[in-house]
Amino acid sequence: MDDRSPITTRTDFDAIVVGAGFAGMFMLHRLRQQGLKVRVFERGSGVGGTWFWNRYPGARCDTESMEYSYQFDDALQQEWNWPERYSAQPDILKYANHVADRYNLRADLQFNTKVLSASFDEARHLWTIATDDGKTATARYFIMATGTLSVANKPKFAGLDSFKGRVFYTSDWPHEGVDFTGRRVALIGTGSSGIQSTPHIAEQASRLTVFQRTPNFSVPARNRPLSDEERNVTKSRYGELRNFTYQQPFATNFHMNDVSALSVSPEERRRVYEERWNQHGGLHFMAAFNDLLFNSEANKTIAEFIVDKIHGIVKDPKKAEILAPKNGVVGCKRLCSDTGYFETFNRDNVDLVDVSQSPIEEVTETGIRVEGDEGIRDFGVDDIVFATGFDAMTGALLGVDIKGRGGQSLRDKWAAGPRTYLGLQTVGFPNLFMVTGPGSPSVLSNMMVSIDQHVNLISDTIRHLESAGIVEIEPQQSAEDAWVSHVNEVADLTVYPTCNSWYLGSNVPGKTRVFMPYIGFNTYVAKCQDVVAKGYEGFVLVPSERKEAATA
Ligand code: NA7
Repeated sequence: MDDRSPITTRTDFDAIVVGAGFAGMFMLHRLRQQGLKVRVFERGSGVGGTWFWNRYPGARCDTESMEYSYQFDDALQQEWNWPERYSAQPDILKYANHVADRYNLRADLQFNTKVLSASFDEARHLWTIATDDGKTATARYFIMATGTLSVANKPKFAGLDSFKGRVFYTSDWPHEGVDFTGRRVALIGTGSSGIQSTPHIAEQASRLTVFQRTPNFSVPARNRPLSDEERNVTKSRYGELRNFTYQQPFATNFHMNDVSALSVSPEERRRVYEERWNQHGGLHFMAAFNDLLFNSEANKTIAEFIVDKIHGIVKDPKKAEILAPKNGVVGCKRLCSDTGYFETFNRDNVDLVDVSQSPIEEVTETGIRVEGDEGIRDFGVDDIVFATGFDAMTGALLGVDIKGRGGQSLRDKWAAGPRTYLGLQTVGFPNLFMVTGPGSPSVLSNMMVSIDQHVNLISDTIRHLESAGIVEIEPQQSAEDAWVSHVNEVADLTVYPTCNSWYLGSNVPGKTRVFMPYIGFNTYVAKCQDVVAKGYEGFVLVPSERKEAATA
């Protein structure tokens, strides 16, 4: 046994963490600071998680760099200089690598190792983890830091294997980059990844054909280089700004205009939207008025504004008609931030195919076949780029065959959708923690802040368990049931459940439609603080003596 452990069972590690993205790296750092022996398994060959894999051209964060960064060490945030308002993927990956080196994290990171299964031993209250190198390892705490957008949604188009050209996925982009010069390229998917990559691919390709199933709302990111002065202003009051974001519903400073969209004149609304469009850009748009996400009539006003903009930008009226969402709800699917997306459809080498009514029929040896009212249409292409998104929030958790108490499988337990208490733990799986799991704010917040809060909460909890000699922590069934209901009740107050989005899992064929993130980071933080203050209310904590007696 590790001699720092108060518990009698010998394990290889105190904690095993899966994933070396921002969550896994910080988890490792915190637990090591507490004197625990930790091993992190990572399937990739480097750190960075989603930013390690999503290297497609134009990949960029939609949260501002000075906020999308760690806050646990003031020296780090004072020394690091973000070059742009919204960071490009290479800059975020550079930061992740800097953090790994700065805190000597690599010593406990094991790359190129996929975790296949994990099972809980009730008698010894430990987890056994099996990896794809044929080895197993044991630990008392098992922490899934596997991210929310880490398993690709890969539609199984008939004939794809027969395609003679090149196939790429934005979520698993070749590290050496891709040259599209002189190529005829098909791009499938118009979410954030498709919208960001389209202008870049169009610049190289001889022809780019975008296949759009659902038109999406997108607004200019208004990205720009950050000046020294801007960076210094933020750094001089970083503590205050970080505290402020902890009190915000999305854990970021959206500059909320705390007025109803329906309480002002159409002229005033237009003025506010124009200002957001021209100056703030990006997700700040959702804070143009305080009821855009709660009132569908208010939401219609922003939808009309963006639709007008699309018609104003795209010169070909047919393309504009296809690109402009009809009866769409802005923000229901995550609002996209772009740089020159709609403008790209004014290029002579860019085509747009509406596959909303006539889905892609098959991939042939030479391209993509669509069958619709106009009969069979074949699009000959050299390359296909899939920007078809992710099996979000649960994909990576269920990618590991996790078996809890009594051999119960997490896949079975969550067959009708994920069930958690606080997005942290699930009944039947003691000492398994999820960082930013379903039922926590996660993707509906600045992920870096949600990671900060969850990692601190998990490490504080583990410290408490260690010092109190507690061998197991697990939610009470009633607490989990109440939390799942609460997550849904809050979602039902908003426009989020009104469309098919990856927040609901409805982008993946066969996945149960359940709203997964918790809306309201600030209320979530208060709830967690209250739970801890009340002695981990809603959790069952099993002291070692009782457990030993029970199993003797
Ligand atoms: P998204 O936002 O899930 O977008 C995926 C896109 O792929 C979306 O337009 C889908 O259309 C389309 N799609 C998926 N399957 C198909 C098939 N079978 N045929 C045609 N089109 C298809 O993923 P992203 O990677 O762009 O962005 C994910 C998040 O990453 C983003 O929200 C940011 O938070 C960062 P649909 O809308 O389902 O009709």
